[in-house]
Amino acid sequence: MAACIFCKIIRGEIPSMKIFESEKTLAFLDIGPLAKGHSLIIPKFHGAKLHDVPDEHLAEIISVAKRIAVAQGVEDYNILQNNGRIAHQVVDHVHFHMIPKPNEKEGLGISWPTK
Ligand code: D5M
Repeated sequence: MAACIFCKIIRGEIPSMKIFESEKTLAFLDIGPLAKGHSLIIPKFHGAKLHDVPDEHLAEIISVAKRIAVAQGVEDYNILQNNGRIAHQVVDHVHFHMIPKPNEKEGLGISWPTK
């Protein structure tokens, strides 16, 4: 979709900190991280809300989120998908957040929810 900011990231028209890419899936760092390593995992298929995206374009999402967490060395994290305005969705291209929950003793990160 021409005007969609995440479609522009997929097409490389605006910069992002890419973490993972496959035929159907892209992952990159969130521009406003709630914790160090806060990542977004998105289907390349454009759909505003979850039911707009066929299942085959969602199949990899959780496995990619898990792999990112492993790569970051975090065991505690939230995987979150805001679906619709009332549910705090801001960007109208389906995306899943992977938000690390660092060890409190290390003093990293911000507690969820903050918005
Ligand atoms: O969250 C939308 C998320 O998208 C929010 O955490 C910021 C992030 N965002 C917005 N624009 C960008 C770009 N250009 N790069 C990286 N991250 C971005 P929501 O679930 O819709 O409330």
